[in-house]
Parts: sequence; structure tokens; C-alpha cells
Amino acid sequence: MTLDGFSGINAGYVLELYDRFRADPLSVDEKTRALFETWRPTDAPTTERGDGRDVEVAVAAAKLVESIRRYGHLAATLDPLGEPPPGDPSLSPRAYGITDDDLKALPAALVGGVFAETSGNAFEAIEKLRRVYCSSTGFDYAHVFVPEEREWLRAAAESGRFLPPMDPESSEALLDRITQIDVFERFLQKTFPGKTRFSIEGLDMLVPMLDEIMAGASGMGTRHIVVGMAHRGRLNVLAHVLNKPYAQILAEFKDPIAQQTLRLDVGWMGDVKYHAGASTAVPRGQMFVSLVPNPSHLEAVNPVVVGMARAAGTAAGARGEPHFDGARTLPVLIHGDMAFPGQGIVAETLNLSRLAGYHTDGTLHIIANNQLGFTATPGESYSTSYASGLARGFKIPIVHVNADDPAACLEAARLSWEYRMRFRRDFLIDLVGYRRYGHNEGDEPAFTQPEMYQKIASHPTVRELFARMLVAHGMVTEGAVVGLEKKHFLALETAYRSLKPEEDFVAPLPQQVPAGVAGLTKTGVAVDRLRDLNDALMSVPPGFTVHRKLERGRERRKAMLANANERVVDWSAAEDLALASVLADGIPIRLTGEDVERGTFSHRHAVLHDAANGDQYVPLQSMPQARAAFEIHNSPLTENATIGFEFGYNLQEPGRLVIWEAQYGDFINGAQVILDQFLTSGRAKWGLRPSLVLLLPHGYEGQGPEHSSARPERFLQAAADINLRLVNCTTAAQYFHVLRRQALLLEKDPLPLIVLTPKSLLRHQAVWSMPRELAEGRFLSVIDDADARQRASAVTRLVLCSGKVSVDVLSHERRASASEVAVCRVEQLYPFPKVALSEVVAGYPSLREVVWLQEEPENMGGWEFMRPRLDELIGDTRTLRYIGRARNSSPSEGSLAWHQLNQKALASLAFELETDASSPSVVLSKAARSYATAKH
Ligand SMILES: Cc1ncc(C[n+]2csc(CCOP(=O)(O)OP(=O)(O)O)c2C)c(N)n1
Repeated sequence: MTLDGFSGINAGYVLELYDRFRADPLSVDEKTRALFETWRPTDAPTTERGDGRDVEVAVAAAKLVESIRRYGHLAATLDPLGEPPPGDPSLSPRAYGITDDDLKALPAALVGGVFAETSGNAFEAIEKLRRVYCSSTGFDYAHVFVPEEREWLRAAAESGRFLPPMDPESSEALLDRITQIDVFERFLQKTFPGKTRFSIEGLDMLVPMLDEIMAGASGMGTRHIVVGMAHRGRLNVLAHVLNKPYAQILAEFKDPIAQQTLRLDVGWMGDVKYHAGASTAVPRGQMFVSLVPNPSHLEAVNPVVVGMARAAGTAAGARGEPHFDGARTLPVLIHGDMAFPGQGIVAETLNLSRLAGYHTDGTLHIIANNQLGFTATPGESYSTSYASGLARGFKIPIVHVNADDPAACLEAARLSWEYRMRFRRDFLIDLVGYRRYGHNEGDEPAFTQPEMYQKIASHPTVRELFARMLVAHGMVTEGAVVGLEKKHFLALETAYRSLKPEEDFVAPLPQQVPAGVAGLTKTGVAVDRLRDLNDALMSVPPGFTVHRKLERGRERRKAMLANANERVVDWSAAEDLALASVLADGIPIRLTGEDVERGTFSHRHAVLHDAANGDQYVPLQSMPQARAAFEIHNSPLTENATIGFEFGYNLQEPGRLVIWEAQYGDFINGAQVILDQFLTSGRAKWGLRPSLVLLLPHGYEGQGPEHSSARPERFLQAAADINLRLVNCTTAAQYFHVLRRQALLLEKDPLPLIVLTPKSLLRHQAVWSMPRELAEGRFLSVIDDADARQRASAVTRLVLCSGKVSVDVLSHERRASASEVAVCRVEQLYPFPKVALSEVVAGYPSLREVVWLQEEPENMGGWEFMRPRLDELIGDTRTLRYIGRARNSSPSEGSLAWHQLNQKALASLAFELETDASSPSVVLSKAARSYATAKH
């Protein structure tokens, strides 16, 4: 007898069906009818018979079954150190007022699933169910909302079909692997006592689980596995999953000062060994496995890994939308049990998992749960019941598993993989083990966890436990166990004995690019070609209704390129044309960010919405000239995870132009970890070559402290050697050229590009350019004052400024009469345009002073970076002055009126010549404040 037709065990539902069947046998499906026809009357609990006790018992039994499936994990023996599980009253028949004998009187069919068929009665079936749900695995999936998934998970758990075969051959192979993992740590402990290695011991099964996942993935045609993990167990994973040679790892422990490590000329600094990344090609399967380098900042690597996996699975070689195939790529994230609930970037990354443009068709998560974080306990670290609690909200199935049970661990790994391939969604394994040493091997854990560490000291390793079990079952001999140990010790000893640390140590040095490549890049696009592109961008499919308010701008845009010498190309047209030309060059583009489709300032409209029916149309995907894919997505509201994601995407596919745009540049500090730990230092630490573009609206327009500054000072502080380009350009043509330059340098000279972009200037004619400037020009790091050049010998003051404030100064009423003043725009802040600026300075023979004028406070903006460089550049005979707001902890004033006052005074001060060469720098807001006081 089977209850399969009832799909799930719910006694109320069974009874209702049975009543329906009795009233009308044809009202239930065929399978159910067959079941009820053979049911003995005493089996059928109905409300019509006796005192109703049968019904109560059946309902109670069904509830018990339901509870075991739902809450059985609370009674699972997950802790290798033997801490009893919390349990739950609902798992006992007593909670429902029934006994074991009551259950024995009920049919096994009541339990459903595989045990209904293999058990004599409900009691037997429930005992089997208990062995599944309350064993060393805790299946925790009741929160999954999709019934089909839940049903699959139930069947997968209860059928045991993912349990590995435990025949002598595969058992010995597994013991061999576990021995290799165990011996590696013991060898390092013996050879380098007390040296930090963040041993895997206590969570050794992590490696065989990764083996299982990789084998499954490779068999299904996956091409890239991208793994992210923190320090714990990383060396072991590097050695045994990424096949990093023992010699290299041992050489890193020796830490030689090899010739190649001292490469300050390329800005090389390197990193500690347990942060390093590695890649390997897995033989036969033609699959690449990468372990992404990561900083100490726990979990920060998550979005990077997911972004890499997304890129690896995305084909972008043809016009239109790129095509993502999740079967080709698999991200695996290994988390810490305290970091997973604690670090916000975990939730931010999980939130990407189902979004168009971001999802990976499922990320596999493993929490390496050693029940401690440094010295902190679970009770001090998370408010959820399990370390994995956060995943429940995202409806991710969870399997908790005892790390001392190898078969259960492998089952969890296999199940996770199958689920991911079937449903294309995230899965989480909570691998519960322990930590044999302190936070690191030099740390004394008994100071804070004396009882736990007493237990650990006498707790056998998983290798010992597994070997004992296999010997007891006659699957391997004791001699074979010892033989395996010897074999792996010998491999390490041999590598160690023949070690030549200086030679065996290989640092992943960043590539040196010949100087000047960027400056020589030709970025102009002929006007005819621009016209073609513009026509394509301005056409819409027949019948498509563009919003009425957009039409005027589009009409202007259509005629924009008619006259090559007319200053009509605005900012967004320049961007559109730059992107179109890049696509026509065959370079794919991914543009994401906060409301990028329309543009924060309603200027882009890269995705048109039919005003009549909401249909969407993306000209950059449809233009016939495109030879590569274009994608654009409004990013979810996080900076850290989305920029991390784009950084990863860019690393994996460096030949694509990857751009992220902030709502306002101010919010960029929400991604400070990704910027500092990956974007700006990844090259010096790990030899990475990112080329991500960040568009950060910047400029003082009276919108207050949090809508003014993209914090250029933070990028300038991190700028060194050859790690980034920071520009603050002031014309549409400059923006056009800098975007194209970035695309054309992706292979030759990749560097992150940070563009401080305008806000009000998006619509300001002052930034408009001539089509000819797009065709003939190239990006200029400095724009000299063309008017002042005509009267160069009269100029005594050179005002250097960058970005929007230059427009304020250049358009100031006093400029026309200030023949002694030249205003030069510094369009590229980093690399410092030394040569171009020297030429400007040299062009004014009567120059007495150079002023750095900025709208940011003195301790922000470019000043503190520029000061020593300009000092050196202008020499002793000229004075260097500062005009700008006074030092302040806040970027700007909160009042629009006060801002306007300051801004006006600031531009005006550019033309007030100092007579006393020794007078202090002008600090604007003091002046403005006294001005304001005098007026009122
Ligand atoms: C963002 C961040 N904050 C603080 C630390 C310092 N730290 C290093 S390891 C650690 C404990 C992490 O615990 P858990 O996530 O359980 O990993 P485990 O070290 O136990 O493997 C802490 C707080 C860090 N590395 N990263």
C-alpha cells in the first residue's frame, strides 16, 4: 500500500480525501482510488466511527511524521564533540498523546515516501524516518516555498540515494584522501611548530566534499568552478584541491627573500600565504578551478566569486543581450560560522542570487563551522538558531552535517550538487566540526574555552575514527592504515628535503607596462561613423512609442552631428556614442549601477519603455553595427556587493568593458572594503589586473554633505605606482575619449578607471563638444586655458582646478578682465600628469604663483595629493597657494544658501591676486563666513 498520491503527509487531508472517496469514488484520482479500495476499514480513520479515537491517533501520527520531517534536525547529533542536540518535544509521540503501540497499529502508508513501502507499520516507518532526520545529518528544508523542490528534497533525504557506496575499494580511497589531508597538517605542525597555517583539522571532510562537488560538476559539463574561502583550511585546499605544489607551499613557510620578491619597480608587495589564490585545470574534464585570492576581511570575497562565476558562464561575443549558461559555471563559497551571520556582505551577496544579470544559477555554500570565532562563542555571535539561519530567509535548503561522519558529509555534497543542477538555486551545507588548535596555531584556546579544548585534546581525528570503523568492518587492515600515513608523510618529506626555497617560491608578479601606452592610444572616431552610430541609436522599432517628454531631446540628438564644428554634443550623447563605438569595435560591455538604465539624473535612457504598453527597447543591443553584446542592469541597493561582483566579473573576463555607476559618488564608501582590499591593492598583493570602471557623480551643488563628494581623496591616498586612473573631466569629448581609451587598453594596459562624473553639468552647455573633437581628439590629462595662451606673457597666476568647479571659475564674470590669470583644468588626477602640467607652467613666462583651487575642504579633494607634486613641479621661484574650503570633517555645508555663498566667493578668489608672496593660503569658508557676517 502506498500513499504517494497524497503528496505529503497530512492526516487532515487524507481524511478529507477518504471522505470524498466514500461519497463519490470518482472524485479522487485513480491512484488514490486504488489505495482506498484496498484499505481495511480499521485503517481508515473517519469521523463517523466509534468514539473518534482512531481519527485522533491517525491525525496525531501524521503530525508526528510532519514534525520529524520539519524539526528532526533539532535532534540530529551534529556536534563531533558530543554536545547533545537541543531536541524538540514535537518529535516524540507523547507530544500528541499517542504511544508506540498506537503507531504499531497504524499502517506504514501513513508515513508516505520510501519507508511506507519498506515497513510493516507506522512505528517502523517512523523509526526509519528518525534515522534519516535525527542522525548525524540535519535536513533543514521546510522553509523552501516551492513544493516541487521540497518534495524532491524530502525524497532525496529519505531515499538515501546520495549516500556514497561504502564498499572496500571506495572506503579505502576515501581513507587515503582523509589521510593525505590529515598528514599535511601534522607534517606542517611538526616542521614549522607554532607557525600560523589555520589548520583544517576538525573540518577535514571539507576537501573530500569539494572533491565530490567537482566530480559532479565535471561530469555535467561545467567549465569553471570558482571557489572563495577564508583562511581556515585554505592551505590544505590549495594543496589538495588546487594542486598547488608542496614545494611552493613549503617555500612560502621558509619565506625566502628571493630576487623576484623584491620587485618594487612593479609595485609588488605580495601577501601572506593563506590569502593567496590559485587556479588549476582539472584533467580529463577540461574544467578550470580557481580559488580567488582574498583579504583578511571575512566574506568580502563572496560577491567577487559570484561575479567571476557569472562572467565565466556568460557568452558576450555577439550583438544583443549576452547569454548566460549556468551549467558552464559553478561558484562555491566556504564561509566561517561566525562570519556568515555577522558580515553584511553575506546577505548582500545572497540577495544577488535570484536577480536578472546577477544570478549564477545557484551558488553552493559550505559553512566551515568549527563552533568558535577566534574566541567568541555562537551565543556571542548570532541571533539565529544556527550559524546558517540567514539562508532560510532566502529559501535556501540547508543540510547540517557532523564533520566526523564521512559518509554523511559526502551525501550532503552530492545532494547539494544535484539540487543545484536540477533547480538552479543556491544550497547550503553547514559542516559542523571543531577547531583542533586556537584561532591560529600559536594561540592558546584553553584560556577561553577550557572545557571544549579538554574534549578536543582527547578527541580522535576523523581519520582515526574512519580507519577504526573500516578496520572493525574488515574493509581495510591496520597495516593498510599505517601504510597510507607513511605514504603521505614520505611525499611531504621528499618535497621538503629537496626544497630550494628561493627557486621554489614563485610570486605572481604584476605585469610591467611600457610607459606612455595610455597617452598614445588613439580614440577618435570619424564623424561619418559617429553619424551612422547615432542614426542606429536613435531609431526605434516600428510602432514603438517613445515617451513624449523624451522626444524633444531625441529630436535634438538626431540632428546633433550634422555640423562637425558645432558645439552640440552633450554628455549623455558622448557616452552613448562611446559605448556604441566600443561595441562596434567588438568589445562587449556590461553597465550596471544604481538606476543606470534611466540614469540617476534622467539623462541616459539606455532602456526605452514604450509609453503605450511598457515594452522595453535597448538601442545598444539592437544597433546593427554592434559586434559584441551589451548588458545593462539597475543594481540592487548595495555598493559593497555590487562593486565586488563587477570586480569579479571584470577579473574573469578582462576583455569586456565593465562599468558600475553610483547614484551619487558619496555612496562609494559603502564599498570601501572592496575598493581598498581588492580594486586598488589587488595588483600589488596578488598580481591581479583589474580594469573596472566606476562612474561616480561628484561636485558641489548645494545638496549637502552626502550628495557632493565621491571622496577623490580616498582614491588618491590609495593611488601608487600603476594601480588606477582617476579622472574628473569637464567636456563631453573628454568623457568620450576616456571611455574609449579604457576599452582599447583592456588588454594592453588594464587599470581601474574612476571617473568623477557631473550632475548639473549633464545638461550644461559648458561641457558640450564639437563632433570634430570626438573624431580628431584624444583624452587630454590637462586642458590649458586657450584664451590666456593668447596673452601668455601677461599671466602671473595659474589657477589649477578639476571638474565642475573649473566651470564655475571659467564662467565667472571677473575672468574677462583678469588678464593676469590663466585657468587650467586638471582632467586626470592620477597618474599625476607631470609632463603635461610642466608644459603648461613653462608656457607662462611671467608666472609668479600657481593656485590649486578646489571646492572640497582642504583635507579632502585633490589638494593634499597635489601639494608636494606641484611644489616640486613649479620650483622655488613661484608660490603655491590653496583656495578652497577650510579643513572640515564634513565634506560640505548643509544649506544651499551657504553653499552658494561659498561657491561664489571661491570662484571670485581665483581672480583676487595676492600681493604678498608670503601670505598664507586662502581658506575660503573663513572668507565666506566673514563676508556673510558683513552682509547681514
Ligand atoms: C571583517 C573582519 N573582521 C574581523 C576579522 C578578524 N578575525 C579573523 S578570524 C575571526 C573569527 C572568524 O570566525 P569564523 O567566521 O567562525 O571563522 P574561523 O576563524 O573560526 O574559521 C575574526 C574575528 C576579520 N578577519 N575580518
